[in-house]
Amino acid sequence: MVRSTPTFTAERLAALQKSYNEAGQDHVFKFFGDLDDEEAAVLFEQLDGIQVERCNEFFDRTVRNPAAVEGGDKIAPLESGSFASTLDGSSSADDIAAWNDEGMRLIRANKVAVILLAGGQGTRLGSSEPKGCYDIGLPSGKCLFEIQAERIRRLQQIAAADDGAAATIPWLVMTSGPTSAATQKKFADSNYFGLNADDVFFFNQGVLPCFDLDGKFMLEQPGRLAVAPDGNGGIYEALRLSGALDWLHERGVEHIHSYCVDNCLVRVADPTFIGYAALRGAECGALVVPKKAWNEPVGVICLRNERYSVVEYSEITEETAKQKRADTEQLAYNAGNICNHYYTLDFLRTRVPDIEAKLEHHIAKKKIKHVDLDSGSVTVPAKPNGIKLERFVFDVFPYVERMAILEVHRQDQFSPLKNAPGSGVDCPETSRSDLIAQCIRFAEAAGATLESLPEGREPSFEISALVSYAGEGLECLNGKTLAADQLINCLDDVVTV
Ligand code: UD2
Repeated sequence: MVRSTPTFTAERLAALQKSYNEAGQDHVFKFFGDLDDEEAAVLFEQLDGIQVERCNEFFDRTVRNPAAVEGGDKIAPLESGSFASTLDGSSSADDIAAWNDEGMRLIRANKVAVILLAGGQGTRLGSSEPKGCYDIGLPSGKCLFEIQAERIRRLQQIAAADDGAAATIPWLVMTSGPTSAATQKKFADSNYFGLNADDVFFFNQGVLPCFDLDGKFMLEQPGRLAVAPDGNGGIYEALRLSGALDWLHERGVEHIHSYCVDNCLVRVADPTFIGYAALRGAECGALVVPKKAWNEPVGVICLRNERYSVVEYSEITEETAKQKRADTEQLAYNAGNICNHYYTLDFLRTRVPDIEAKLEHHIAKKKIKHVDLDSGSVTVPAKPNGIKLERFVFDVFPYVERMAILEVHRQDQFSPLKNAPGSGVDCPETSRSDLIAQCIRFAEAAGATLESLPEGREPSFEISALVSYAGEGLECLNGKTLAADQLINCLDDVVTV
């Protein structure tokens, strides 16, 4: 078939087809001749952007011939003492205050940035919008992006107040094909939630083709390859290729906090966590919370072949997940990973590029809408018919030399939004009630009391993060009885009863 269009020549098309043919993936051109010029150009561009041999290698080493570790992986729970905890009294209030002071010192010196993982497609939630746009039903109606932006603004205010110089916390937002445009539009339409647009950096993670069970690429349409984001572990290549690492280096950033978009309680740019990790001279860190049940859908941080590692909930065996510590009822594998991590920029710039290529892929068997090559019709299968390969962000942990793990209170730092309204767990209702409960705790810790409500009526009480990041600055509430239904955007407007 000799064909040229404004975007590609017959020679370039022949070369591309040859490379796909040699890779055993030339079936993707089956309907190419039926496409009009525009459709042909779109498919050409898409196929030209795929490193077809590399994708075959990923499939081979992950699905066809997974590397068998000698004697299998040896996993063991984290040894007590190998991480700090803010739960069990082993870290004093002075310790925690010192960590926080160090974190604020680094923020004040403009050495801290935040990376938001926002490339996930949020399928379980059932929303077509990016998760950060989701309104969990707070009195303010703020979406997750705005709640997180306000925490950055508050920290910048606190950091600036002490010595007047402005403190900036750059916010890097990793998106993917399905979330990129809508995310950037939400930020622009919201005037960056009051942040300086120059301090927000969007970057896209990579995509990988969807494979059928034999490793063949799948066509979503006659003129479009079925692809999917390459997992949140795609962050490392995306940071490098997008220029984000150089952008951060030029700004003098040294410490990075990265977190999961769907956690309404996340302490964005958490000075306590950053200070803790920095004071230990760690190159990487992770927050953990005690698992609430053996089958909670969180990874567990443990030792795998004597290296820090996370065994994901989708891969841990029931036997291991249920294992108890000797003579106790506590789970042995109890350190729940909450997708809340720390890195030094130096680690990301100088060590991770050599690690990237070693990062394994994980298999997700999915129902993938595809074109049947014989009939040419698009079919949506009733059961999983294909494989998505994705990298996991925590798979760098085994390569880390100095790791800082900090156990924190779930109620203060972790309430994930995973499931659709009405699911009863990890859903908009639990996010809303967990955040309202935290605001009430902040007020009560400052000495206030919430008015009592009739049986069955729940308070609708919110304190904007612009007023308080983690409960600080609320002294004026001491001794007051507060209306249970109010949004406190300013301490002058507090409604008392
Ligand atoms: C993630 C963690 C799990 C636990 C849980 C807590 C991983 C691999 N697993 O599981 O151990 O911490 O969260 O809620 O981190 N994302 C991207 N690009 C992608 C896929 C995901 O940016 O291609 C982002 C996504 O937007 C979210 C985060 O990564 O911010 C976690 O993704 P998820 O919600 O799909 O992960 P989950 O709940 O399976």
